[in-house]
Amino acid sequence: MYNRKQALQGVVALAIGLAAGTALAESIVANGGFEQGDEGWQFVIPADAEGKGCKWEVVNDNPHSGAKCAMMESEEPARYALCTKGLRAEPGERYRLRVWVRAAAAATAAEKTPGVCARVTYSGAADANMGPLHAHIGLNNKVFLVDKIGTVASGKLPTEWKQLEAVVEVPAEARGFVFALFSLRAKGKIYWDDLDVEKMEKDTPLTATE
Ligand SMILES: [Ca+2]
Repeated sequence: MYNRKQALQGVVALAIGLAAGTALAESIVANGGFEQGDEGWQFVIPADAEGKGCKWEVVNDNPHSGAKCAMMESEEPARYALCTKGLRAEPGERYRLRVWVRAAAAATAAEKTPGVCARVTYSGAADANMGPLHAHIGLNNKVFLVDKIGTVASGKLPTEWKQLEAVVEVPAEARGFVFALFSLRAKGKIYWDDLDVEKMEKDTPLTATE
């Protein structure tokens, strides 16, 4: 009986240990899989995308996991995004972003554009302009900066779920970030699911920047 109780305590301790380890690796983004609908997400349509029929909704059309995913759509090639809430970040921290994307067969991307990307949008202290440092993660799983948007070609948009993944480092000037799922002059339906962002050890190798 004593041994059995001891064994049981061991199992409980192990379960607590595992739970703590899991928590450390949890995504910092809430509802990245859209299972709670649009909770925590906001749709951003810049001025140059207005009037192009941009919209989004949570759908149950072949999600990557669970029962739901996000669908964004425009009637013309447009640059617009689905964004998380802002989160605090410290310079030098490294994060791994992973998200799944696919496009409807009829969707197209304009020439000389990646078509879609996930962007780590940094916000700085005071009025720091972080625009040139935002990390865009393209379909080739490399990171590019805003000045490359017009030169990174997408090839074909994926009609099967494809994972975008990169490890980035928070720049010295940054104090926070937002994660944005972008259409970069794509037209038609783009689907997103399972955005996952984890804080990594500081020696985790960074993804190459184009
Ligand atoms: Ca989902």
